[in-house]
Amino acid sequence: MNGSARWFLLTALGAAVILPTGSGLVSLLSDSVTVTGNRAESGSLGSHDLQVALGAADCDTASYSDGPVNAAVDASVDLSTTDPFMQIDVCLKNNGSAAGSLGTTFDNVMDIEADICEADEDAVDSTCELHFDGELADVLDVGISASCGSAAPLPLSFVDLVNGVSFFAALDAGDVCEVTIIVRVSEEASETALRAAQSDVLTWDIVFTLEDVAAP
Ligand SMILES: [Ca+2]
Ligand SMILES: [Ca+2]
Repeated sequence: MNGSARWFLLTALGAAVILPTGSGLVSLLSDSVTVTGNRAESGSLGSHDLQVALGAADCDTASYSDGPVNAAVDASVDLSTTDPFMQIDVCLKNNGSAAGSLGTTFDNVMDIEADICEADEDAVDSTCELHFDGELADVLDVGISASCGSAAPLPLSFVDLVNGVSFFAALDAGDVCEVTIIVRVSEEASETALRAAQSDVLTWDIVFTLEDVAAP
């Protein structure tokens, strides 16, 4: 056998290996490895548990409860000034296992005529009978500051806080926050609205919420 003949034979054997590709024998040329023992376990999304303390000198050492707590505030409103007439300081604690956004809304609002109509009130207030609808809430706004929060969107109108929750801070699990709420006559209140707001009494609850939503 000369050199040319040997070369031909090797070529023919190579063809014998390649040709069975479509015959099912190709599996003999593949291989694989397997990694076992894979395991994934989901954790809890966590829970929210908001607690409150009133009258505490230090929110870190305050005695918290699930509430409700009574602020026992009875403020007189001077309609001729926009200086705050009410300030409420509360400590709030996220006693749960999940971070959340802290917000507030006003609930159980009663705004009624509590006295006889003032002489200049009757002309602008069509509901100026005793125990009829009051208009005091319409001329008030609210300021919120929080040790755990960034700049709050202030001032808020009292009515807006009745109609929805305003979120003003984020609160991590286990953290506490000192929140101050002030209430004042709005700088935007018209003379007519102020006249109608005379002889009214307003009561309400402040509701703080901790929810899994983005803080502003
Ligand atoms: Ca009225
Ligand atoms: Ca009134």
